[in-house]
Order: sequence, then C-alpha cells, then structure tokens
Amino acid sequence: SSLTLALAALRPASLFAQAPTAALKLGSGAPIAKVPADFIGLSYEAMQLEDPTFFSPANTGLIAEFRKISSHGVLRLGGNTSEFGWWKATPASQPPVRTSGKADNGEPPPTTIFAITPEAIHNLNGFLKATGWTCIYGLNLGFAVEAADVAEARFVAQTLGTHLQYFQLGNEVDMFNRHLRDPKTWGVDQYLKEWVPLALAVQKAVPGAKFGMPDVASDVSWLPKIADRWASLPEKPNVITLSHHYYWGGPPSSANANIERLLRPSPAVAQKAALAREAATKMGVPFRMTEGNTVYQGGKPGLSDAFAAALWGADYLFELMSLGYSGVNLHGGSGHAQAVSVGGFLRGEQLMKDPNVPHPKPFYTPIANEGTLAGSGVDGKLNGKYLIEPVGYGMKFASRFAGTTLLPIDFNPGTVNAVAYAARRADNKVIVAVLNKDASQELTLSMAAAQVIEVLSGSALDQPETHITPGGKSIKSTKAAEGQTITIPAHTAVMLQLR
Ligand code: BDP
Repeated sequence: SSLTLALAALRPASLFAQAPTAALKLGSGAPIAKVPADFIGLSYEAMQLEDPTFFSPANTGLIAEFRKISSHGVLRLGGNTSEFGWWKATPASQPPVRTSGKADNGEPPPTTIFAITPEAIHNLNGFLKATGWTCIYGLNLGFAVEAADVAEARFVAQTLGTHLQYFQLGNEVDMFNRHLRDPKTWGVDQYLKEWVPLALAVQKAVPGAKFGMPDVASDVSWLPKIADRWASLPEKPNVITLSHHYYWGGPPSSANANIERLLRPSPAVAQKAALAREAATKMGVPFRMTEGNTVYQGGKPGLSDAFAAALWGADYLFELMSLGYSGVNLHGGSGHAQAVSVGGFLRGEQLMKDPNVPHPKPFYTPIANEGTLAGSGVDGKLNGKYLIEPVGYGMKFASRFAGTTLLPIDFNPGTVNAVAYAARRADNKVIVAVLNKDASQELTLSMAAAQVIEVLSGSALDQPETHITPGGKSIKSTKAAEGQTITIPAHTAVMLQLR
C-alpha cells in the first residue's frame, strides 16, 4: 500500500536522525559542593579478614588496582559478615558460644563464625600504607561481646594509627529485625540503647576513638530519627559521620533489574540524600554512602559486571558528589566472604562450608581476582592477579573529581540520555565530565574550547569490555564560532578540560 511505501521511505531518515546539538556551558550560580580528596572508596566484607594474606602488603596485585582506582581512597570493612566475626586475640583464644539467630534469605547462615587475628590487622596496616588509603573498621554489634569489641578496637586503633578513619558498630541495623533481633522490639530506640553504651565503652578504652553510624541498608529515615534523639543523650560518643547504604535494585531475578532502567535517573538517590543531609546538618557532621552497588545479593550477571555498570558507577559517584556526600564506598570482594554474606546466593550452599571450594567473583565487584573469573579456565581459587571490573572503571573515571569544587552547569541533552558535571580543580583548571548513557543516540555538544583528557568506553552496554583511553582520538571535534562542537558516541563518557 502507499502507506507502507511512505513508511519505508521514512525509515532510513529516522534511523539516522540526529538529535539536535545540545549547548553546554558553566552555570552562573555559586559552587555546588566541595569534594573531599578521599571521596572514592571501596567496601569489603569484614570476613575478608579471615584470610590475613588478602589485605596484606604482600598482596601487590590488589594494591596496584586500589591505587589505580584512587591514590587516596577509603577502605570500609563491614557488610553482613561483620556481625559474625570474633576477635581471636591469641592463638589460644576460644570462639564465643552463640545462641544462633534466625536464618533469612540473603543473610549469612546463623552458624557463620570466623576469626580475626592480630596478624590480619598488622597486614591490613601494611596494605593501607602501601595503597595510601585509610580505613573505616566495622566492629560486631549483632553478636557483640563488649569486652571483645573493646579489645579488638584497641588493637586496631593502635595498629592502624592514622590509617584508621573511624569505627562502625553494626551493618544494616535496620534489617536486624529479620535475623538478629526480636522484630517486636527492634527499632531506632532499641538500637541506640545498645549502640551508645557499646560505643562509649570503646571510646573509654580507646581515647580519640571516632564513630560512623547507623549504616542502614535502605531505611534512611533512621538518620533524622537518630538526629532527633541525639540532643537528649546524657553522654554522646564521638560520631563524626552519618552513613547509609544504597543498592540501585534487586534481587537479581527481578525483571526490573535491567540495563535500560539502570541508566535512567533514579529519584531514590536524591530522596535518600535529603534525609541524610537533614540529619547530618542537625548533628553537625558529614554524611557518607558506605556500602552499595548495582544489584544486591551479589549482583546480576550481564548487568553488574557489564559496561553499563561503568556508566552507572561514574554517574552515581558524580551525583553523590553533587548531593554533598563526603564519600562513597562501592561493595565487592573476592568471592567466598561475599558468598557467605548473601547466604550462598552466588553458587549454592557448599560455598559457605568450605572456603577452598572454587567460587566465582561477586558480579558487582569493582576489583576481581583472576582466579574467580568464570570461564577463565582457572580453578576458582585466588591467585596474585587482580583486575578492575567495569564498575571499578566508572569509579576510576569519577575519581578525577576527588578534591575539586563542583560547579553548576547548564546542559539540556534533549532526547539523549546524557548527564554532565563540571568541577574546578585545585590548579584552577575546569574539567567537565559528559556521560552519554544513551544506548543508541550519539550526543552532539556545542561548548567552549576544551581538550578531551580521557574517554570511558566499552563495546556494548551488556558486555564486560571496558576501556579508559587517554586523549580524545576517538572523539569527533570541530572548531565552531564560539568554541567547538564535540560528538560523543552512544554509551560513551568523556572527560574534558576547558582551555
Ligand atoms: C548488603 C550486605 C552485604 C551483601 C550485599 C548483597 O551488607 O554484605 O553482600 O547486601 O546482598 O545488604 O550483595
């Protein structure tokens, strides 16, 4: 019919339709935020300390990848397993006897128990020295024994010295009702009833001890509730940061956990930030996102470990910078500890019983061990080689903004799914990150003259291949009357420096 003919004639034109040129320029308002130099961080399971050779000065492969992501970041140790460790002060120390908690989906089995030794803490200190990173150290609240927490804290503080930022006590306390505490009585008040005396006991034994809290999983309304109750506490532990977690979506089986949605703006991010900021302002402290990633329960294959996660990771970090966070720790790990943390979701029950059983990497980990890569022909045990995964490349890309001042920006990409952030560096140079997250449309920008510093790209959104390439050879740029026109291909991010 003539209609079909007309449509056919239209098709080539609409296929190659170009989105109109988007103007990008610095906004005129005041700077948005100061980004701390140590904004970038990683989060690992406390159980990773079970193996004292992991965070160790001898683990040079891991140290090299940490340094690539940031020259001075923050390593946070916690996760679900932080309620299951015990401080083995001497080789003769005996494990505590625990009345086991309830089993719950996505939580470590109630029988989980592992030892943390002085050797692990000595090695952690050497690791931190070698990376130039500091540490947020998670102590046990779920199965807390006050004397053990105090002894562990004392040893950790003495050993890590200035590499210790602060302690936290308890991971995702808003979920304790599901497995570790009585749901009928658990809540903000009961939490403070337990947390405050324990923190004060640590503070008494460790002069100068500092704390972050409450490290909730998802219910950020705990933060303003705590801030409300804080003023009336008779004695206050030295809290220097409020914290919460953020997983973009999940569980992995959910149809909503898909790349198309991952790359769309997520209103929950700003909603959580508003609550965190309100509470932090009241208490006069900074706020930090201490654990998070794309999809909980270890991530989703083909999303969490794909190039899309690099664009998501970079955008998420930039967004939290602009929302005033003091830092972000994306979660990951070597495999076994993480498998335990999610109750064996990664590959079944046997993982939790035997750390020597070959195990894969968690799909979302920013840094993976070569031995845990699926299909690599290796045995699933850790070896000395580590590599940055897509989400880790996103962090590395965003780490250029650490230590800068964020500037307002005027940018409307129209129908292209793109975002842009600008910052002034300490040397006064202005850098601009433009993330074209669109699956198919390229983005044509008109802006002031700038030089492309580096490009974050991958072969396809759902493939693992990810590159950060210095310079801008792959980016089309032409001089225009007032500056230049730059064309950023679909699913590609560029870092520009204004001339
Ligand atoms: C978080 C836990 C962490 C898990 C993660 C996950 O704190 O230990 O590994 O979820 O489910 O809630 O992947």
